[in-house]
Amino acid sequence: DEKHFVGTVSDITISVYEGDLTQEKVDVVVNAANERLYHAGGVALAISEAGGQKIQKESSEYVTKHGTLPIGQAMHTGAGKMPCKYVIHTVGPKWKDHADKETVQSQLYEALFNVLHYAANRLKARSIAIPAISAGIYGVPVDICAVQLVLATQKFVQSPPANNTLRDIRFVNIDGQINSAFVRVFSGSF
Ligand code: AR6
Repeated sequence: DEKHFVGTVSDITISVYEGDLTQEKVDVVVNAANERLYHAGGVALAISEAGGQKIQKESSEYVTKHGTLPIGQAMHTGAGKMPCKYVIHTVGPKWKDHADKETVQSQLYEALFNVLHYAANRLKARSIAIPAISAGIYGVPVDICAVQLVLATQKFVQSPPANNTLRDIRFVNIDGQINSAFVRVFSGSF
């Protein structure tokens, strides 16, 4: 099965491939966080360990000052020792928390949509690397996850913000099976 996807829509490249997010040389790496920004498992732990203490420290300071980060919203910290410049933390929905699966889907869509606008508007980022938000510990089936990330990306590239800086949107999955599912869904969408 196919391991790589690249597509371009109006000067913005969208790519999907297998890799470790913490090694990406991009302006922004996205973290699939929890509402308390307590990075103890999954990609959050990998980012926290790769970046060093700075990431958890800034995250905890944010929660002390502003409270928890609601599902679908975004904030950022520095990236510490990682090669990227910033980490945007967002919170995806938990599959089990909602009998109404449309809520899960719209929250996941909103999370990525807000992340992309945050990266462009607040951080003036050119490149961003994104994990399969909610498709790990939070249990959202990978195809449902990929479809919502596609829809949010399509919406962003079709109507980007004024003076958009984002040119390079990457979906980087450490898990081969997740990556294959992403490649399949993205291939039919761009
Ligand atoms: N690079 C790329 N993808 C990765 C990496 C990596 N280094 N490590 C894991 N993944 P998860 P969630 C993939 O569980 O479902 C944390 O404890 C992984 O294979 O990290 O949103 C948070 O603090 C999966 O496909 O995020 C929250 O409590 C994807 O990243 C909770 O997990 C997302 O899996 C959030 O759960």
